[in-house]
Amino acid sequence: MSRPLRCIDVCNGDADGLCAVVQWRQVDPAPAELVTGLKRDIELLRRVRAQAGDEILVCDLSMQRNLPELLRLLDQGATVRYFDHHAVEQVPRHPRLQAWLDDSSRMCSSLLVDRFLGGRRRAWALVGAYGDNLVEVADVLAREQGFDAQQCAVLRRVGQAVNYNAYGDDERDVLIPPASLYPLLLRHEDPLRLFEHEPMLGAIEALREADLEQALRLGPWREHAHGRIWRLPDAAWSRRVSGSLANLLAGQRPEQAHVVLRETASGTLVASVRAPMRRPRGAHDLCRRFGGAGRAAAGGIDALRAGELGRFVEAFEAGDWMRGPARAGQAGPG
Ligand SMILES: [Mn+2]
Repeated sequence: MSRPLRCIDVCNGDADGLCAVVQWRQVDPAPAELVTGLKRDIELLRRVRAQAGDEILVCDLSMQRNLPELLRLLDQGATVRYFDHHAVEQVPRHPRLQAWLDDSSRMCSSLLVDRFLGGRRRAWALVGAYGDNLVEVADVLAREQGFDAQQCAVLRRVGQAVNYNAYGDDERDVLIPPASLYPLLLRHEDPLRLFEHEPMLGAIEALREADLEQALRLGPWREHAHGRIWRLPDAAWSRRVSGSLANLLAGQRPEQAHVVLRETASGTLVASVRAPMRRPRGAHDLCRRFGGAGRAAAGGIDALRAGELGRFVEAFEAGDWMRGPARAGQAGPG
């Protein structure tokens, strides 16, 4: 006799990850075990113990970062379905691995699952896409689906709230662990009514607004004609808010570059860097010089030593974006 099938769902705890699994489990309900964490918890396959015959669904986790553990699970006899939009160098070939991967900048894991399911939980896919900040892509898809502007705004708020709840150093920083938020989402086929039915959503949104207000009240630590730097103390609210604050500041002044620095208990600083939205390049280069990484438009440094702060500020203020706003038609180095 074969033992009952065991299903294990593994996903990033942000909106894109949770909404990918929500879509899947609403269409294919099964008593599945969920393994998730905060946004910063990427290497989650490490936490999975599998046996032959287990079915594992992985959503929104870099395959590059989970590769050895993926190979281990396949070796142990599990079947793995993998949906993700992070860059990966080489995808292993294995008879029990099926992967849907696309690292285009207009794609996210929730949209990959949506494509696989033929749009059967489109509204949830949109929540994931809005949560991953793919606003234009989500707006177009939502209009095609017949959602009006007001409904789009609600789906976006849901995505923003679910996403915000994944930011922090550990679960003590967030209002509810993403693993506990997931069942509150899963039980609603229609995310448009979520704020009415799940008070937790409104509570997360209120916390986000209060955190942002607290950060904005501090004002810039350094201000310059072409950029601003915020410096936040080490606290639960600042650990939650630094990424959202960087995006908000960048949107307020799209011609300026921005850095949000956050102090940590160990004395180093975490930096979130945003190139000017009107001229989105240079963030990756700046971060890389100080041990960080990212994309042209946005980057980060996990541990900037206090002794390097002066040099970092100088480099930021000497950056390409500091030479003034781009003129229309002016081609710069890529
Ligand atoms: Mn994602």
